[in-house]
Amino acid sequence: MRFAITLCAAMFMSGAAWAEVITIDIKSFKYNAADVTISVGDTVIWVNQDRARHTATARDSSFSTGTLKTGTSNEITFASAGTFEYFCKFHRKMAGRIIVN
Ligand SMILES: [Cu+2]
Repeated sequence: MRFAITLCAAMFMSGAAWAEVITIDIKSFKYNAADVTISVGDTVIWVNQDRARHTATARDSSFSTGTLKTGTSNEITFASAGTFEYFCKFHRKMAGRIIVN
């Protein structure tokens, strides 16, 4: 019985330690940071601190934050490994990259 409880606690704690939340600020028409490396299962939150509206939209259409108005945010959890290039639908020169290991 004690063994089972200990094992459960260890699994819970390791899971919590592995899944991280990374914040990317959008400011002055740039993603900060533009290049981010994360692990499978991590979550990225984009926060729009500009007056303009922005998105973070994958070039391969695998994800999109949708339109982020000033002061709003949206989060995406990355469930598989890969390199995901993304851009802003409204300002196509804005570009970023999420590398998921
Ligand atoms: Cu934009």
